Amino acid sequence: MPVSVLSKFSACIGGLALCISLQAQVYTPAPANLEARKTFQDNKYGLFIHWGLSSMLGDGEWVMNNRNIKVEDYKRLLPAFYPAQFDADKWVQTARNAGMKYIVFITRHHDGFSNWDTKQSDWKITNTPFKRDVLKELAAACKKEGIKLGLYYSTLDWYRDDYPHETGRTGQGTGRTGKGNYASYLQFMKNQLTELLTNYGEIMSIWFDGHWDQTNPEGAHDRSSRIDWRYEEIYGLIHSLQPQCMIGNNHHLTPLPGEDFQMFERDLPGENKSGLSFQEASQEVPLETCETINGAWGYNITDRKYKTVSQVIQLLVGAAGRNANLLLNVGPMPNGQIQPEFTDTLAAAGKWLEKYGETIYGTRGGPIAPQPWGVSTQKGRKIYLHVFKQPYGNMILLPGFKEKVKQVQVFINREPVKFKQQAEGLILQSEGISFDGADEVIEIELR
Ligand code: H79
Repeated sequence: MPVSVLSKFSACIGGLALCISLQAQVYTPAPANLEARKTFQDNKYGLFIHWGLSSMLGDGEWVMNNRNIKVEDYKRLLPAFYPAQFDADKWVQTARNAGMKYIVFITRHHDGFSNWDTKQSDWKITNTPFKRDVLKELAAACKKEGIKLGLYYSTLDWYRDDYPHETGRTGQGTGRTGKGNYASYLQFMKNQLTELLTNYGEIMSIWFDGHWDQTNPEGAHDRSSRIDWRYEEIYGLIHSLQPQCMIGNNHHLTPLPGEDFQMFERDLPGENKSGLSFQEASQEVPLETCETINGAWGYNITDRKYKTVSQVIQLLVGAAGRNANLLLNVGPMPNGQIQPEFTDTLAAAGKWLEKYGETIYGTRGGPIAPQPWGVSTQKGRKIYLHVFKQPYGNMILLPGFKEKVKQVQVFINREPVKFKQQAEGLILQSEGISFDGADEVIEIELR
């Protein structure tokens, strides 16, 4: 049963034939979808995996666009792809060791290459010498380990002729002529999504990207799209096939009807360092920040801007304190392995989570807005202050804090922390607490 309901309200004025027809979309998420949103928020931390033919060129997943590689030339990657070390179990193990609870995998990026055995195109992984359906293997490995699986799917395509390329902001140098045909392209996407949501078990989410190809730049007054994507059809199909499946669309706008979570690209909700995040954070749907572990999404051979373990921890905690998940990306190498610089950092942050996970998993953004010293999370009667750096003057003031406090402790060693409740708020004495690590957690238990 489709859960996305399209209702038509017709208001007829008098007996005249003048009818104003307002088409309003009403989307009522299925109970299983609402449940999935909760689980998603509890899970907090996922692994984003950008990988495909483009990985071979070692220059990021935008290489086809950036170097104006013609489709005819780009096709030469197909017979060269043989990721001999690919092992889905190892990818899933990397996520597990990191304390991550889900994976979002690129099924099809902007170069249009399908990382599964699609029947809709020859431009697919099973037509490389490798021949294997890596998505099948990844889905099985995730299922075995209890890791949820979301699928990234590009609505933009630099390869196909029927994508409305002539109005696109990108992909102009890939040698296509003529005009796109959105009706044909839409049908292709729907057929592919049907495969993805039928043949690979339970899918946590569909993570769309590419809408912005048909809009003015982020921050412009008019962000309307040059094509009508007919999302109501796409979203209705997804929710009819798997009602629990959460839909997100990286359009850099506030969520549209039928969407179940909101993502921010390289920004924590409320920030706009990327120049892509002018949209406000939704109060209704779960939030997710996606970031790269170095500077690149797809494998980049010269990128050594590795984030440190502390940076990764503070990113995750910073997201949690803003009521958001963190989807942290790796771009595996062309041989299918995730490079050790990434796995080492992920594992070290995972060790931190083994000790501090209680203050992250299952929490929501806390009652104290992000502060210069850090952020807060909350679960039930417990508030966790995540202190990233030594508070000024050895005390932490929580202005306007009115709730009655039972006790305050250093989370990791249960050492009591002295506190005073005054008119201006709650004052904690932080003298004697070491703030050397990435994040020292102080637990406030409410009465
Ligand atoms: O999959 C990853 C990236 O490949 C993809 N989204 C993440 C998750 C992505 N990269 N960049 N973007 C999406 C949007 C960026 C758009 C811009 Fe531009 C790049 C704005 C300005 C520079 C492209 C080039 C559009 C206009 C000029």
